[in-house]
Amino acid sequence: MNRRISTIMTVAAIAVMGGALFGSSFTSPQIGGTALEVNADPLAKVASMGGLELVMPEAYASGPCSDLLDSGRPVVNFDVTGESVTLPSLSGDYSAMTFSGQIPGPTLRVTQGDVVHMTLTIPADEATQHGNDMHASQMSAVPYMGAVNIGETGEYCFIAEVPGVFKYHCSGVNVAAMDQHVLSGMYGITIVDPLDGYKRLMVDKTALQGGEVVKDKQFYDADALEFTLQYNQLYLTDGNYDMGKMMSHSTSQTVVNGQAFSYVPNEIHNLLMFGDTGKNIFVAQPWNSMDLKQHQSQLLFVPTDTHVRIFVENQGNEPVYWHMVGEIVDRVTQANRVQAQGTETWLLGGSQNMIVDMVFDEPGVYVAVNHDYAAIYSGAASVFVAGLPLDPINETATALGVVQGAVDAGSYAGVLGNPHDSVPPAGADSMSHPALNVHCMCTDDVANAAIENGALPLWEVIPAVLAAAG
Ligand SMILES: [Cu+2]
Repeated sequence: MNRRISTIMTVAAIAVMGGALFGSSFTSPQIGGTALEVNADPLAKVASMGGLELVMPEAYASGPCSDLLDSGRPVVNFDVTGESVTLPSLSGDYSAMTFSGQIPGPTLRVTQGDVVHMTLTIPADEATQHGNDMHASQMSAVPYMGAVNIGETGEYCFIAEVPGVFKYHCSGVNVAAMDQHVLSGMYGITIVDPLDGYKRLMVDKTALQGGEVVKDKQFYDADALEFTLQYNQLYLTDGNYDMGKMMSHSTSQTVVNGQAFSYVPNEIHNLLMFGDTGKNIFVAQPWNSMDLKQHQSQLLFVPTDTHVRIFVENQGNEPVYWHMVGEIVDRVTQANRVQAQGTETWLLGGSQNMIVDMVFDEPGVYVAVNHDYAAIYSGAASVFVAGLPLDPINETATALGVVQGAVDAGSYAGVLGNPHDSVPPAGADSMSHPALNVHCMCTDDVANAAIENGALPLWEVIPAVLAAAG
Protein backbone atom coordinates (compact mmCIF):
# COMPACT_ATOMS: atom_id res chain seq x y z
CA MET A 1 0.00 0.00 0.00
CA ASN A 2 1.09 3.50 -0.74
CA ARG A 3 2.38 5.19 2.41
CA ARG A 4 0.29 8.31 1.87
CA ILE A 5 -2.86 6.21 1.89
CA SER A 6 -1.53 4.58 5.02
CA THR A 7 -1.17 8.01 6.66
CA ILE A 8 -4.71 8.91 5.67
CA MET A 9 -5.90 5.66 7.22
CA THR A 10 -4.15 6.61 10.44
CA VAL A 11 -6.17 9.83 10.46
CA ALA A 12 -9.31 7.85 9.68
CA ALA A 13 -8.57 5.43 12.49
CA ILE A 14 -8.23 8.30 14.99
CA ALA A 15 -11.52 9.76 13.77
CA VAL A 16 -13.29 6.40 14.09
CA MET A 17 -11.88 5.88 17.57
CA GLY A 18 -13.02 9.38 18.59
CA GLY A 19 -16.44 8.71 17.08
CA ALA A 20 -16.80 5.48 19.04
CA LEU A 21 -15.92 7.18 22.32
CA PHE A 22 -18.02 10.28 21.87
CA GLY A 23 -20.72 9.16 19.51
CA SER A 24 -22.33 11.73 17.28
CA SER A 25 -21.24 14.60 19.54
CA PHE A 26 -17.58 14.05 18.58
CA THR A 27 -15.77 17.35 18.17
CA SER A 28 -12.12 18.21 18.36
CA PRO A 29 -12.38 20.14 21.68
CA GLN A 30 -13.72 16.94 23.23
CA ILE A 31 -10.67 15.04 22.04
CA GLY A 32 -8.72 17.57 24.03
CA GLY A 33 -10.67 16.80 27.20
CA THR A 34 -9.53 14.53 29.99
CA ALA A 35 -11.29 11.42 28.63
CA LEU A 36 -8.47 10.61 26.19
CA GLU A 37 -5.67 12.12 28.27
CA VAL A 38 -3.95 13.50 25.21
CA ASN A 39 -2.49 16.89 24.40
CA ALA A 40 -4.99 19.61 25.26
CA ASP A 41 -4.78 20.94 21.72
CA PRO A 42 -4.35 18.20 19.12
CA LEU A 43 -3.86 20.68 16.31
CA ALA A 44 -1.06 22.36 18.23
CA LYS A 45 0.48 18.96 18.78
CA VAL A 46 0.29 18.06 15.11
CA ALA A 47 1.83 21.43 14.30
CA SER A 48 4.65 20.98 16.79
CA MET A 49 5.31 17.51 15.39
CA GLY A 50 5.41 18.86 11.89
CA GLY A 51 2.88 16.22 10.97
CA LEU A 52 1.20 13.18 12.42
CA GLU A 53 3.06 11.18 15.00
CA LEU A 54 3.30 7.64 13.74
CA VAL A 55 4.18 4.82 16.06
CA MET A 56 7.28 3.02 14.85
CA PRO A 57 7.42 -0.52 16.26
CA GLU A 58 11.00 -1.07 15.11
CA ALA A 59 13.44 1.69 14.29
CA TYR A 60 14.20 1.16 10.62
CA ALA A 61 13.48 -2.49 10.05
CA SER A 62 15.45 -3.90 7.14
CA GLY A 63 12.41 -4.09 4.88
CA PRO A 64 12.24 -6.58 2.05
CA CYS A 65 15.96 -6.26 1.18
CA SER A 66 16.78 -9.89 1.81
CA ASP A 67 14.23 -11.00 -0.81
CA LEU A 68 14.82 -8.26 -3.37
CA LEU A 69 18.62 -8.25 -3.45
CA ASP A 70 18.58 -11.86 -4.65
CA SER A 71 15.54 -11.52 -6.91
CA GLY A 72 17.50 -11.55 -10.16
CA ARG A 73 16.53 -7.96 -11.00
CA PRO A 74 19.30 -5.35 -11.43
CA VAL A 75 20.14 -3.74 -8.07
CA VAL A 76 21.09 -0.07 -7.82
CA ASN A 77 22.75 0.97 -4.56
CA PHE A 78 22.01 4.44 -3.26
CA ASP A 79 24.05 5.39 -0.20
CA VAL A 80 23.44 8.75 1.41
CA THR A 81 24.22 10.44 4.70
CA GLY A 82 22.16 12.83 6.81
CA GLU A 83 24.28 15.87 7.73
CA SER A 84 23.59 19.28 9.24
CA VAL A 85 25.94 21.88 7.71
CA THR A 86 26.20 25.66 7.34
CA LEU A 87 25.60 26.97 3.82
CA PRO A 88 25.23 30.43 2.30
CA SER A 89 21.96 32.08 1.28
CA LEU A 90 21.00 35.53 0.02
CA SER A 91 20.52 36.67 3.62
CA GLY A 92 23.79 35.16 4.88
CA ASP A 93 24.80 31.76 6.20
CA TYR A 94 22.07 29.52 7.53
CA SER A 95 21.68 26.20 9.31
CA ALA A 96 21.08 23.73 6.50
CA MET A 97 20.28 20.04 6.62
CA THR A 98 21.49 17.88 3.75
CA PHE A 99 21.67 14.48 2.19
CA SER A 100 25.41 13.89 1.68
CA GLY A 101 26.43 17.53 2.12
CA GLN A 102 24.51 18.96 -0.81
CA ILE A 103 21.14 20.55 -1.65
CA PRO A 104 19.38 18.91 -3.38
CA GLY A 105 20.67 15.50 -2.38
CA PRO A 106 22.32 13.30 -5.04
CA THR A 107 20.05 12.41 -7.96
CA LEU A 108 19.33 8.69 -8.16
CA ARG A 109 18.71 7.38 -11.68
CA VAL A 110 17.43 3.87 -12.33
CA THR A 111 15.55 1.98 -15.01
CA GLN A 112 11.95 0.90 -14.47
CA GLY A 113 11.98 -2.52 -12.81
CA ASP A 114 15.32 -2.09 -11.02
CA VAL A 115 15.65 -2.81 -7.32
CA VAL A 116 16.74 0.25 -5.33
CA HIS A 117 18.84 -0.54 -2.26
CA MET A 118 18.91 2.66 -0.19
CA THR A 119 21.11 3.14 2.85
CA LEU A 120 21.04 6.19 5.09
CA THR A 121 23.95 6.76 7.46
CA ILE A 122 23.87 9.30 10.28
CA PRO A 123 27.42 10.29 11.30
CA ALA A 124 28.35 9.99 14.98
CA ASP A 125 28.78 13.78 15.28
CA GLU A 126 25.41 14.65 13.72
CA ALA A 127 22.97 16.54 15.93
CA THR A 128 19.74 14.74 15.06
CA GLN A 129 18.19 11.60 13.64
CA HIS A 130 17.01 11.59 10.02
CA GLY A 131 14.90 9.42 7.72
CA ASN A 132 14.29 9.09 3.99
CA ASP A 133 10.87 8.81 2.36
CA MET A 134 11.30 7.89 -1.30
CA HIS A 135 8.21 8.58 -3.39
CA ALA A 136 9.43 6.18 -6.09
CA SER A 137 8.69 3.33 -3.67
CA GLN A 138 5.32 1.86 -2.78
CA MET A 139 5.65 0.67 0.78
CA SER A 140 3.82 1.35 4.00
CA ALA A 141 5.41 3.96 6.21
CA VAL A 142 5.35 1.36 9.00
CA PRO A 143 7.61 -0.49 9.65
CA TYR A 144 10.04 0.18 6.82
CA MET A 145 10.38 3.90 7.30
CA GLY A 146 11.61 5.57 10.41
CA ALA A 147 14.32 7.69 11.96
CA VAL A 148 17.87 6.37 11.81
CA ASN A 149 19.75 6.83 15.05
CA ILE A 150 22.88 8.94 15.28
CA GLY A 151 25.94 6.83 14.46
CA GLU A 152 23.87 4.14 12.72
CA THR A 153 22.90 3.10 9.19
CA GLY A 154 19.40 2.20 8.05
CA GLU A 155 18.38 0.57 4.80
CA TYR A 156 15.43 -0.45 2.73
CA CYS A 157 14.80 -1.86 -0.72
CA PHE A 158 12.05 -1.46 -3.28
CA ILE A 159 11.30 -2.09 -6.92
CA ALA A 160 11.03 1.10 -9.00
CA GLU A 161 7.88 0.03 -10.84
CA VAL A 162 6.63 3.37 -12.18
CA PRO A 163 8.69 5.52 -14.58
CA GLY A 164 9.01 9.25 -14.02
CA VAL A 165 10.48 11.71 -11.54
CA PHE A 166 9.92 11.16 -7.83
CA LYS A 167 10.83 13.22 -4.81
CA TYR A 168 12.71 11.78 -1.88
CA HIS A 169 12.89 13.69 1.38
CA CYS A 170 13.84 13.37 5.00
CA SER A 171 10.96 12.14 7.12
CA GLY A 172 12.36 13.96 10.14
CA VAL A 173 12.50 12.18 13.48
CA ASN A 174 9.61 9.80 12.81
CA VAL A 175 7.80 12.68 11.14
CA ALA A 176 8.56 15.18 13.93
CA ALA A 177 10.19 18.31 12.49
CA MET A 178 9.84 16.87 8.99
CA ASP A 179 9.00 20.33 7.68
CA GLN A 180 12.19 21.76 9.17
CA HIS A 181 14.38 19.01 7.72
CA VAL A 182 12.88 19.20 4.22
CA LEU A 183 12.72 22.99 4.03
CA SER A 184 16.29 23.22 5.35
CA GLY A 185 17.50 21.14 2.40
CA MET A 186 16.86 17.42 2.84
CA TYR A 187 15.29 16.56 -0.50
CA GLY A 188 16.26 15.11 -3.87
CA ILE A 189 14.86 13.14 -6.79
CA THR A 190 14.82 9.66 -8.23
CA ILE A 191 14.57 9.47 -12.02
CA VAL A 192 13.04 6.19 -13.13
CA ASP A 193 13.70 5.79 -16.86
CA PRO A 194 10.99 3.96 -18.84
CA LEU A 195 11.98 0.35 -19.55
CA ASP A 196 11.52 0.91 -23.29
CA GLY A 197 13.17 4.34 -23.30
CA TYR A 198 11.82 7.84 -23.82
CA LYS A 199 9.53 8.80 -26.67
CA ARG A 200 10.72 10.77 -29.67
CA LEU A 201 9.59 14.40 -29.61
CA MET A 202 7.17 16.00 -32.07
CA VAL A 203 7.31 19.78 -32.43
CA ASP A 204 4.58 21.74 -34.23
CA LYS A 205 5.88 23.80 -37.14
CA THR A 206 4.50 25.23 -40.36
CA ALA A 207 6.04 25.78 -43.76
CA LEU A 208 5.24 27.64 -46.95
CA GLN A 209 4.45 25.32 -49.84
CA GLY A 210 3.49 26.84 -53.20
CA GLY A 211 2.45 30.04 -51.46
CA GLU A 212 0.28 28.16 -48.90
CA VAL A 213 0.95 27.70 -45.17
CA VAL A 214 1.02 23.98 -44.38
CA LYS A 215 1.78 21.88 -41.32
CA ASP A 216 5.40 20.82 -41.07
CA LYS A 217 5.79 18.68 -37.92
CA GLN A 218 9.39 18.20 -36.82
CA PHE A 219 10.53 15.03 -35.07
CA TYR A 220 13.47 14.64 -32.72
CA ASP A 221 15.02 11.39 -31.54
CA ALA A 222 14.57 10.33 -27.90
CA ASP A 223 18.19 11.27 -27.17
CA ALA A 224 18.26 14.60 -25.35
CA LEU A 225 20.48 17.04 -23.48
CA GLU A 226 19.26 16.76 -19.90
CA PHE A 227 18.91 19.04 -16.89
CA THR A 228 17.24 18.89 -13.48
CA LEU A 229 15.49 21.81 -11.79
CA GLN A 230 14.10 21.41 -8.27
CA TYR A 231 12.05 24.17 -6.66
CA ASN A 232 11.70 24.93 -2.96
CA GLN A 233 11.44 27.73 -0.41
CA LEU A 234 13.62 28.88 2.46
CA TYR A 235 11.82 30.22 5.55
CA LEU A 236 14.53 31.88 7.61
CA THR A 237 14.93 34.16 10.59
CA ASP A 238 18.49 34.94 11.71
CA GLY A 239 19.86 32.00 9.74
CA ASN A 240 17.48 29.45 11.21
CA TYR A 241 14.33 27.75 9.97
CA ASP A 242 11.24 29.72 10.97
CA MET A 243 8.16 27.53 11.26
CA GLY A 244 5.91 30.55 11.69
CA LYS A 245 6.93 31.84 8.29
CA MET A 246 6.25 28.41 6.79
CA MET A 247 2.77 28.25 8.36
CA SER A 248 1.94 31.68 6.95
CA HIS A 249 3.55 30.88 3.57
CA SER A 250 5.87 33.84 4.01
CA THR A 251 8.75 32.84 1.73
CA SER A 252 12.19 34.23 2.53
CA GLN A 253 13.82 32.96 -0.67
CA THR A 254 12.74 30.74 -3.55
CA VAL A 255 15.50 28.29 -4.38
CA VAL A 256 16.20 26.36 -7.56
CA ASN A 257 18.48 23.40 -6.92
CA GLY A 258 19.01 24.79 -3.43
CA GLN A 259 19.96 28.38 -4.30
CA ALA A 260 18.04 31.57 -5.05
CA PHE A 261 19.09 32.93 -8.47
CA SER A 262 21.35 29.90 -8.91
CA TYR A 263 21.53 30.10 -12.71
CA VAL A 264 22.14 33.75 -13.60
CA PRO A 265 25.26 35.49 -14.94
CA ASN A 266 28.24 36.15 -12.69
CA GLU A 267 31.33 38.33 -12.99
CA ILE A 268 32.86 35.88 -15.50
CA HIS A 269 30.06 36.67 -17.94
CA ASN A 270 30.26 40.39 -17.12
CA LEU A 271 33.92 40.26 -18.02
CA LEU A 272 33.34 38.34 -21.25
CA MET A 273 30.50 40.65 -22.28
CA PHE A 274 31.81 44.05 -21.17
CA GLY A 275 35.40 43.47 -20.14
CA ASP A 276 34.34 44.61 -16.68
CA THR A 277 33.59 42.26 -13.78
CA GLY A 278 31.45 44.93 -12.09
CA LYS A 279 29.05 45.60 -14.99
CA ASN A 280 26.08 43.32 -14.42
CA ILE A 281 24.23 42.03 -17.47
CA PHE A 282 21.15 40.65 -15.66
CA VAL A 283 18.71 42.30 -13.28
CA ALA A 284 19.78 40.18 -10.31
CA GLN A 285 23.33 38.84 -9.86
CA PRO A 286 23.77 38.20 -6.15
CA TRP A 287 26.45 35.51 -6.54
CA ASN A 288 29.11 37.36 -8.57
CA SER A 289 32.38 36.84 -6.77
CA MET A 290 35.03 34.23 -7.66
CA ASP A 291 35.49 33.93 -3.89
CA LEU A 292 32.13 32.18 -3.73
CA LYS A 293 33.70 29.24 -5.59
CA GLN A 294 31.07 26.50 -6.09
CA HIS A 295 28.35 28.90 -4.88
CA GLN A 296 29.01 31.43 -7.63
CA SER A 297 25.96 31.42 -9.93
CA GLN A 298 26.34 29.86 -13.39
CA LEU A 299 24.41 29.86 -16.68
CA LEU A 300 22.70 26.95 -18.43
CA PHE A 301 23.86 26.47 -22.02
CA VAL A 302 22.05 24.59 -24.81
CA PRO A 303 22.45 24.41 -28.59
CA THR A 304 19.49 25.39 -30.79
CA ASP A 305 17.52 22.77 -32.74
CA THR A 306 18.33 20.16 -30.10
CA HIS A 307 16.04 18.00 -27.96
CA VAL A 308 16.33 19.26 -24.38
CA ARG A 309 14.80 17.24 -21.53
CA ILE A 310 14.33 18.87 -18.12
CA PHE A 311 13.38 16.86 -15.03
CA VAL A 312 11.38 19.23 -12.82
CA GLU A 313 10.25 18.61 -9.23
CA ASN A 314 8.36 20.91 -6.91
CA GLN A 315 9.99 20.04 -3.58
CA GLY A 316 8.37 22.92 -1.77
CA ASN A 317 5.36 24.46 -0.18
CA GLU A 318 4.16 26.74 -2.96
CA PRO A 319 2.81 26.00 -6.44
CA VAL A 320 5.24 26.20 -9.36
CA TYR A 321 3.79 27.76 -12.52
CA TRP A 322 6.61 26.56 -14.75
CA HIS A 323 7.26 28.74 -17.77
CA MET A 324 10.18 29.34 -20.13
CA VAL A 325 10.25 33.03 -21.02
CA GLY A 326 10.67 33.26 -24.79
CA GLU A 327 9.73 29.68 -25.63
CA ILE A 328 6.84 27.22 -25.66
CA VAL A 329 6.98 23.94 -23.76
CA ASP A 330 6.77 21.36 -26.53
CA ARG A 331 5.74 18.47 -24.26
CA VAL A 332 4.99 17.66 -20.62
CA THR A 333 5.27 14.04 -19.49
CA GLN A 334 4.49 12.35 -16.18
CA ALA A 335 5.06 8.61 -15.63
CA ASN A 336 5.93 8.32 -19.36
CA ARG A 337 2.41 9.49 -20.27
CA VAL A 338 2.07 12.73 -22.19
CA GLN A 339 0.09 15.35 -20.23
CA ALA A 340 0.39 18.32 -22.55
CA GLN A 341 1.91 19.45 -25.83
CA GLY A 342 2.58 22.99 -26.96
CA THR A 343 1.74 24.58 -23.63
CA GLU A 344 2.95 27.97 -22.41
CA THR A 345 2.98 27.12 -18.69
CA TRP A 346 2.46 23.98 -16.62
CA LEU A 347 1.40 23.91 -12.97
CA LEU A 348 3.09 21.70 -10.39
CA GLY A 349 1.70 21.45 -6.88
CA GLY A 350 3.86 20.46 -3.93
CA SER A 351 5.58 17.08 -4.41
CA GLN A 352 4.60 17.04 -8.06
CA ASN A 353 6.91 16.54 -11.00
CA MET A 354 7.13 16.60 -14.75
CA ILE A 355 9.52 15.96 -17.58
CA VAL A 356 9.69 18.93 -19.95
CA ASP A 357 10.76 18.27 -23.53
CA MET A 358 11.53 21.26 -25.66
CA VAL A 359 13.61 22.57 -28.53
CA PHE A 360 15.04 26.09 -28.50
CA ASP A 361 14.41 27.35 -32.01
CA GLU A 362 16.41 30.58 -32.08
CA PRO A 363 19.72 31.65 -30.55
CA GLY A 364 19.06 33.85 -27.54
CA VAL A 365 18.62 34.20 -23.80
CA TYR A 366 15.65 32.45 -22.16
CA VAL A 367 14.55 32.35 -18.54
CA ALA A 368 12.87 29.42 -16.79
CA VAL A 369 10.63 30.90 -14.12
CA ASN A 370 7.99 30.06 -11.60
CA HIS A 371 5.48 32.48 -13.13
CA ASP A 372 4.41 33.65 -9.68
CA TYR A 373 5.94 37.10 -9.40
CA ALA A 374 6.82 36.63 -5.73
CA ALA A 375 8.73 33.48 -6.71
CA ILE A 376 10.54 35.17 -9.62
CA TYR A 377 11.65 38.11 -7.49
CA SER A 378 12.77 35.85 -4.64
CA GLY A 379 14.93 33.55 -6.76
CA ALA A 380 13.03 31.41 -9.31
CA ALA A 381 14.67 32.79 -12.46
CA SER A 382 17.06 30.40 -14.24
CA VAL A 383 18.78 31.67 -17.37
CA PHE A 384 19.29 29.41 -20.39
CA VAL A 385 21.47 30.67 -23.24
CA ALA A 386 20.68 28.90 -26.52
CA GLY A 387 23.25 28.82 -29.29
CA LEU A 388 25.97 31.48 -29.53
CA PRO A 389 23.98 34.74 -29.50
CA LEU A 390 26.31 37.02 -27.54
CA ASP A 391 28.72 38.62 -30.00
CA PRO A 392 31.02 40.22 -27.41
CA ILE A 393 31.54 36.79 -25.80
CA ASN A 394 32.20 35.29 -29.21
CA GLU A 395 34.82 37.97 -29.83
CA THR A 396 36.42 37.53 -26.43
CA ALA A 397 36.41 33.76 -26.84
CA THR A 398 38.03 34.15 -30.24
CA ALA A 399 40.69 36.42 -28.78
CA LEU A 400 41.36 33.84 -26.07
CA GLY A 401 41.60 31.11 -28.69
CA VAL A 402 38.83 29.04 -27.12
CA VAL A 403 35.97 29.78 -29.49
CA GLN A 404 36.27 26.55 -31.43
CA GLY A 405 35.09 24.56 -28.42
CA ALA A 406 31.94 26.66 -28.31
CA VAL A 407 31.35 26.42 -32.05
CA ASP A 408 31.81 22.66 -31.99
CA ALA A 409 29.34 22.32 -29.11
CA GLY A 410 26.87 24.84 -30.55
CA SER A 411 26.74 26.49 -27.13
CA TYR A 412 28.95 28.22 -24.58
CA ALA A 413 29.05 24.95 -22.66
CA GLY A 414 31.88 24.13 -25.09
CA VAL A 415 33.95 26.78 -23.28
CA LEU A 416 32.46 27.15 -19.80
CA GLY A 417 30.62 23.85 -19.32
CA ASN A 418 27.21 23.45 -17.71
CA PRO A 419 26.79 23.58 -13.93
CA HIS A 420 27.29 20.02 -12.70
CA ASP A 421 24.45 20.18 -10.18
CA SER A 422 21.94 20.86 -12.99
CA VAL A 423 22.88 17.72 -14.92
CA PRO A 424 21.50 14.32 -13.86
CA PRO A 425 23.46 11.07 -14.07
CA ALA A 426 23.35 9.76 -17.64
CA GLY A 427 20.64 7.36 -18.78
CA ALA A 428 20.25 5.33 -21.96
CA ASP A 429 18.78 8.29 -23.91
CA SER A 430 21.12 11.01 -22.60
CA MET A 431 23.27 13.24 -24.80
CA SER A 432 26.58 14.04 -23.15
CA HIS A 433 27.34 17.64 -22.18
CA PRO A 434 30.54 19.04 -23.72
CA ALA A 435 31.86 19.92 -20.26
CA LEU A 436 30.66 20.49 -16.70
CA ASN A 437 31.65 23.19 -14.26
CA VAL A 438 31.50 22.98 -10.49
CA HIS A 439 28.39 24.61 -9.13
CA CYS A 440 26.32 23.43 -6.18
CA MET A 441 24.77 24.45 -2.89
CA CYS A 442 27.18 22.06 -1.23
CA THR A 443 30.16 21.70 1.04
CA ASP A 444 33.76 22.04 -0.12
CA ASP A 445 34.13 18.25 0.17
CA VAL A 446 31.32 17.75 -2.36
CA ALA A 447 32.79 20.41 -4.67
CA ASN A 448 36.24 18.79 -4.48
CA ALA A 449 34.72 15.42 -5.38
CA ALA A 450 33.11 17.04 -8.45
CA ILE A 451 36.52 18.44 -9.46
CA GLU A 452 38.03 14.97 -9.12
CA ASN A 453 35.28 13.69 -11.41
CA GLY A 454 36.35 16.16 -14.10
CA ALA A 455 34.09 19.19 -13.52
CA LEU A 456 35.85 22.55 -14.03
CA PRO A 457 36.37 24.89 -11.05
CA LEU A 458 35.75 28.06 -13.06
CA TRP A 459 36.90 30.25 -10.15
CA GLU A 460 40.40 28.83 -10.85
CA VAL A 461 40.19 28.12 -14.60
CA ILE A 462 38.97 31.53 -15.78
CA PRO A 463 41.60 33.63 -13.94
CA ALA A 464 44.26 31.20 -15.21
CA VAL A 465 43.02 31.51 -18.83
CA LEU A 466 42.90 35.30 -18.58
CA ALA A 467 46.36 35.46 -17.02
CA ALA A 468 47.76 33.23 -19.77
CA ALA A 469 46.15 35.48 -22.39
CA GLY A 470 47.82 38.48 -20.75
CU1 LIG B 1 16.39 14.95 8.49
